[in-house]
Amino acid sequence: MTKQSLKEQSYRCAQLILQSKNTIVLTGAGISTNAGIPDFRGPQGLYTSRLYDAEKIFDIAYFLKDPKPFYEFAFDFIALESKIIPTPTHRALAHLEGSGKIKAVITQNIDGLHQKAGSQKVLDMHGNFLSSHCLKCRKPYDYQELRSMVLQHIIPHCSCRGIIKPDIVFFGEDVKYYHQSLELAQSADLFFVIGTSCAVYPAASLPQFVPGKLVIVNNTKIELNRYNVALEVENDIDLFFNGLMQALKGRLTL
Ligand code: CNA
Repeated sequence: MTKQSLKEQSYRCAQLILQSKNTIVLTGAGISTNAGIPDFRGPQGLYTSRLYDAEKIFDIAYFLKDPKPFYEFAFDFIALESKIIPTPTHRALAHLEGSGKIKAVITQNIDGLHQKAGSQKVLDMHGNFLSSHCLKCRKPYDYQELRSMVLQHIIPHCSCRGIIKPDIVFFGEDVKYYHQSLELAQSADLFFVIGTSCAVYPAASLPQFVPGKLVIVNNTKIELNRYNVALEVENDIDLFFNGLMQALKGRLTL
């Protein structure tokens, strides 16, 4: 088979979207790298650069022993947060949902950028920073309370002396919205896999349940071993989505 150009792939994808009645999207850290948030396993990822020891900072057993490495990461993340804006692809997905072409976004990301871009139905399987809880007395804390403690380099503790943890899912904890995400995957006639190495389960298993067509957009090769991969784009996500939105121009209603 001859390799399709990026433009041909954009037009093929536009056709798939226009024919679809139930498009669901799964995203991973790769969708946010162009916003300035490093991923885990990409060429500049946290596992590759070792800027943080991602296996330690997101491990619940480690956090309970020593929350400092996580809160050092949280300081950098929160300090960046107000400056980070959604990428063209986050905005394109919100636009496609507004036009009725996308039914839901399932994300492994904790950065809240889909919500910032205006997506309404977002299932963040790994949670986000917007709320936190004391692990001892379960008292809830909002983002501003957490933010102010973290930015003062204070490891957040509750008045009961319990440690406060943002409601993001660590390795060793149950993901959120798994059953809803599975149902969405099982109902999709078109399913996008965007910017994920598909290495973290159970989110990585979702494409296996899709009865419809799969579209993969990732700059490194992802082996899904599925008969129903209709399109595989090995390129930059924003580059591809800019082309896709061009190809859809005038063919969507709002
Ligand atoms: P991952 O394993 O780091 O994979 C990301 C994939 O995206 C890699 O295969 C990259 O090659 C690819 N990629 C990166 N940038 C681009 C780009 N611009 N264009 C095309 N492809 C690109 O990340 P996963 O999401 O698969 O792993 C799941 C982890 C990562 C979840 O637990 C997340 O919470 C966690 N994470 C989230 C964020 C965030 O919220 N932005 C950042 C870092 C890690």
